[in-house]
Formats: sequence, C-alpha cells, structure tokens
Amino acid sequence: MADKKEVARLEDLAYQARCNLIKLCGAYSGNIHMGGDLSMIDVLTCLYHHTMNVDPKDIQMPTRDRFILSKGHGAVCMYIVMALRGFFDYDEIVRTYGKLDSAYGQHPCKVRLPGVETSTGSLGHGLAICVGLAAAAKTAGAKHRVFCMMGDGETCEGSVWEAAINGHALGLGNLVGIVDRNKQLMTSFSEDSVKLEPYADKWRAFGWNVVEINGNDMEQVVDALDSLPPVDSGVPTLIVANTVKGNGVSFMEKQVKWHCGSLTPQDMERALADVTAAHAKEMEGV
Ligand SMILES: Cc1ncc(C[n+]2csc(CCOP(=O)(O)OP(=O)(O)O)c2C)c(N)n1
Repeated sequence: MADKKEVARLEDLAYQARCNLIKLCGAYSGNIHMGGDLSMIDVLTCLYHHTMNVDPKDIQMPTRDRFILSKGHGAVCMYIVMALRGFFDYDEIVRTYGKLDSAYGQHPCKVRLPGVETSTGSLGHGLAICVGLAAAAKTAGAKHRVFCMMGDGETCEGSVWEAAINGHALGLGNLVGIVDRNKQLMTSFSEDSVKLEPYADKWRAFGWNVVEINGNDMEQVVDALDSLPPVDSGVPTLIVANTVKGNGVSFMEKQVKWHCGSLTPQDMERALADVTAAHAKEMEGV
C-alpha cells in the first residue's frame, strides 16, 4: 500500500505541475495539447518524482531508468514535470516554448534537450525504441527499467503491436508500457470510432502482464508502479491508466475541442480555480 504522506507529496507536485501548465497555456500565443497533458500528468509526476531512478545532475548516469514519451505531442507536460524535478528551468520554458530555435519545441528533441531520451512526435515509434533499449539492457545484465508512455489513440498504429510482440518474445521484464487511456483521440471518442475495447485483453493476448488503474488517482498510480514485477521476471508490463482527457479543469474534461487549444486570461483563471478546488479536496484530512 502506498505511503499516505508520499501520495500527498506527489498530489501536491501534480497540482503544481497542473498550475504551471495552465499558466504556460495562458501565456502562449498558440495552441497546447491540454487535454492529453492533463490526463497523463499524474502518472508523469509519479514517474519523475517517485518511481524512476534519475538524477538531473547526472543525466547520463548509466544505471538511470529510461523514459520515452511516445505521445510526443505532450512534450510540454513532460518539460514541466521535469522542471519541477530540477532538469529544466520553468521560466525559460515559458519564455521560449514553441518559438523558432527554442529547445522547448512542441515535440521533444533529444539533441536540444539533454535528459530527454529520444525525440518523438510521430506517433507509434516509442514502444519499438523502448524494446530496443530494454533488450540491450537485458543483454548487458543491467538492472534499470525502460518506461514508455503512449496515447490510446496512438496504439491504433500497427508498429505498436509489432513492438508488443517483440517485447513479449524477448522476455523483457524490464519494459513497462503505460497507456494514457483517456478514451479520446484527436477528434473523436475511441469507442465511437476505432472501438478499442476490450482494450486490456488485447495486451493480455500479446502476452503482457496487464495492470488496470485509475490513472488520475495518485494512490493507484503509486501502487501500480511500486508493484512492478522484478526486471528479470521475463514478462513486460502494460499499465492501462484509465484517465479523463482534460482532467481537473471542468470546461476541458471530455471535450473534443480541448485536444489542443489556447486559454483567454479569464479561462486561465477559471482553470486555475478548478484545479485549486480539486487539490483542496484531495488534501482534506491529510
Ligand atoms: C503518425 C502520426 N499520425 C498522426 C499524428 C497527429 N496526431 C497528433 S495527436 C493525435 C491524437 C492522438 O491520440 P492519443 O494517442 O489518444 O493522444 P491523447 O488523447 O492522449 O492526446 C494525432 C492523430 C501524429 N502525431 N503522428
């Protein structure tokens, strides 16, 4: 069972990350993928602030856990969570995000941003890269894990399932896939269009150890990531993180138009008030 104080610490960090994301969106002149950022922000917070062995002062540490954001359109969410961990400077992100020649592009670039393991944005490639990283680690007898965050819409790409076959065939117990199952794609709800259910069973059929959680409940996120099988278990794990797109902001939740959008100053204040009220509720009784 997750330690209550640690869960509260992570909820507080996720709240800070939500506020920083909303403020950045309010300050930025273009559109930001708010929906899918807010759905995965709790899992990213737990990974970077609790689960993964990473060190912002030693980013190339050979024993570090590897993380690849396969849903690369959520880059800004990763930058913000990593900034809270000490990898990047939040003010610099706000000042430069999305501008020509900025290191903080709308999709992550490993060349410009040391600490980012690989460049992504074209969906469907992250898991295959992670299979390669995990296979190399297994061959070398290394003990670190390789984590891959995917979108559920992204898993319509056939390359994801080719990687899933190989993750199982190679017995990669050090490989952890996480799907942000917010049940929305870019312009539709998954069950109204591509019909992904029974989703978890699909991964089970590919031989993966599957864990289903509410990915916006920090206690469940911590429990799932604390209970991963040993790296030498020989079976890759897939966490189906059931989430809400736009989670925490009333006017963004489950709204197709909030796959990607921009905030007026008034909407920014409303969004901040929403996440602040939700966080106050979370903290009741802590
Ligand atoms: C190969 C490829 N095709 C299309 C796109 C355009 N695109 C960006 S986000 C997105 C929707 C992805 O949905 P999902 O993976 O569920 O992401 P989330 O809802 O979590 O944001 C699409 C189709 C892309 N980035 N890459």
